Amino acid sequence: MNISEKKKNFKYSDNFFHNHVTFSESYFEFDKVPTERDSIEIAILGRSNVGKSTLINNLCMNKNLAFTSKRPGCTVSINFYKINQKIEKASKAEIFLVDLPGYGYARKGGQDIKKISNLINKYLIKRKQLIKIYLLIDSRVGLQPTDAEFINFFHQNNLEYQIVLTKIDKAKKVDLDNLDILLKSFFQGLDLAGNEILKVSAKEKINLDLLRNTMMEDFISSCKDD
Ligand SMILES: Nc1nc2c(ncn2[C@@H]2O[C@H](COP(=O)(O)OP(=O)(O)OP(=O)(O)O)[C@@H](O)[C@H]2O)c(=O)[nH]1
Ligand SMILES: [Mg+2]
Repeated sequence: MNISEKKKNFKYSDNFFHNHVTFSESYFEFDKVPTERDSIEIAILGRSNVGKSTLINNLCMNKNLAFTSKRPGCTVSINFYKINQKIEKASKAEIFLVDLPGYGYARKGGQDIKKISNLINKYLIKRKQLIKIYLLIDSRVGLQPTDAEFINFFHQNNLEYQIVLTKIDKAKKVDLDNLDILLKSFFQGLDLAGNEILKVSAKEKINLDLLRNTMMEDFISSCKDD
C-alpha cells in the first residue's frame, strides 16, 4: 500500500490508538516476561534519548503513558503498553506496544550497558510474540555503529523491522538529505522489503498518523494466516 492509499485509513488507525492504550507491566529481567501469552507485539528500539518513550506517548495521544527525560538512560526495563482493541482474525490476541531500554548509554560504569543489552537481545531473539521492530534513529545524530549492528542482527535473525527517523523538527534539511544518502548506500546490499524509511517528529506531530497506520497494518497482517 502506498502513502496516499494509507492516508485514507488514517482516521481508523488514529482511533485504534486514541484513548485505547494503557500501561500494562514492566520487566527488568527477560525471564520474568510471561512466555505463553496470546499476544502480538511491536517493539520500539533505539539508542538512549532517541525519543522512543516520547513517540509512544504521542502515538497514543497520552503524555502520561511512558516516562521521558532530557537525560539518556531513562527507560531501563521492558515496558508493555496494551492497545485495548481486538483484531477480527485473532480476536483473543492482546496487542502491545513495547518500549525497550535505550542502548549505548552507561549510567553507572560499564555494568548497565551489558545488563541492558542482554535484556534487549534476549527479548529480540526469544520473543515469539514479537511481530516487528521499529528501529528509531535520531535524524540529527544519524546512523551510529550500534544502529548498524542491530540492522545486521535483524537480517541475520530474520527479524522484521522498520526504520524511523525521529526529531525531524530539529534536523536541518541538509542533514536529512545527507542522512538519506547515507542510509540508501547502507541499505544497498540489504533487502528493505519495500519499506520506506519513515521520518517523524513527536514534538511537531509530523507523520504520526502514517506511523500509527503502518503499525496497525502490521498488527492486522500478522494475524492474517491465523
Ligand atoms: N525536538 C524534539 N525533541 C524530542 C522529540 N521526541 C523526543 N524528544 C526529546 O528527546 C528527549 C528524550 O526523549 P525520550 O522519549 O525520553 O527518549 P528515549 O529514547 O525513550 O530515551 P531512553 O529511555 O533513555 O532510552 C526528551 O527531552 C524529549 O523531549 C521530537 O520529536 N522532537
Ligand atoms: Mg525511554
